[in-house]
Amino acid sequence: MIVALAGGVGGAKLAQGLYLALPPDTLTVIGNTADDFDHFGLRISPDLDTVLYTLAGLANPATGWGIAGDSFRALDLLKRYGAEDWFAIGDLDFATHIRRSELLRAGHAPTAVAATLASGLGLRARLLPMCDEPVATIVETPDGPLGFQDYFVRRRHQDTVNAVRFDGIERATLPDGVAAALREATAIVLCPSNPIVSLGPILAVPGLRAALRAAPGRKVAVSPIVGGRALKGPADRMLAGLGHDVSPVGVARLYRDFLDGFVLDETDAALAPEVEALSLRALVAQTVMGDAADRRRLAEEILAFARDE
Ligand code: FO1
Repeated sequence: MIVALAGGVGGAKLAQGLYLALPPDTLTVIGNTADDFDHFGLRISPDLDTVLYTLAGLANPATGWGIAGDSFRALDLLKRYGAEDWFAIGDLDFATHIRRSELLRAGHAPTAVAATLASGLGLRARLLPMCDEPVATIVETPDGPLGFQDYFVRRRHQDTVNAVRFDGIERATLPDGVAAALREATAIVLCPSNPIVSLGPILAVPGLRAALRAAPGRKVAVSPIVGGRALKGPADRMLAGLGHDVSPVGVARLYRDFLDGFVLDETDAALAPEVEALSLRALVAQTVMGDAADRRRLAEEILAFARDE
């Protein structure tokens, strides 16, 4: 069993590479649920849906989220009724939020709902929410605290981030399926997602970091920072604002207490010795992923790296 920890768009791309590189039913993806929020009376789980759609080959390639070719007629009519339209939900995408909300209201846990949606799309991988309790990333800014989608989408992540917290994380519990997956994994891959607000919440679930340290499999992380920049989103500005090095080394330091190996891009090859100085094995690779074949290639290199003695 291979386990991947993934957040939004960047992480989902490598998760898809692993999905393509591995036999059916041998990949488990643990997803971030701290971006989740209620909108139009529906429970929206953006990062889980990004992984779901990307693995199913349905994701909009231009944005990485939502469904390719989707229309927005419902959203247009909602706007005419005075509803907010800053969060672009497509007509097909609404089906996911409607079905998830219906199952949650019927008392099913997010873990069971994710399994229902994944099997509905014929996915031959397991998608596990990081926990079944509600957790919400709150971003502290000069304008005060903001919910994550408010910060990220409505305000286009332009606010300075002074601090980040995960409301409800202290009441979160490690799901049995997540603990078992980490125990049984031969390799655990931290995908190139934002270390603060995408992988950060997953690692903050009580017991998860200890489970990673105790896991017998090889733990490998992939840098989401290439050449001092995040490929997408605010990870670089967030790391800087929170006092971390905006480099693969800065990211490796955040995970080193449980990590065995770290993958950095060829652009940053000169930093490999500094990663190794953290008692980590370093793999220099072409980590900027293009098409599905590219994602699969990177995944295969990472799996080989994780299997090396
Ligand atoms: N991100 C945006 O930047 N703009 C949007 O309008 C938007 C809509 C959206 C709808 C469904 C969904 O699952 C994700 C969506 N995202 C959108 C991405 C979302 O904000 C994610 O939280 C980010 O990708 C960060 O992981």
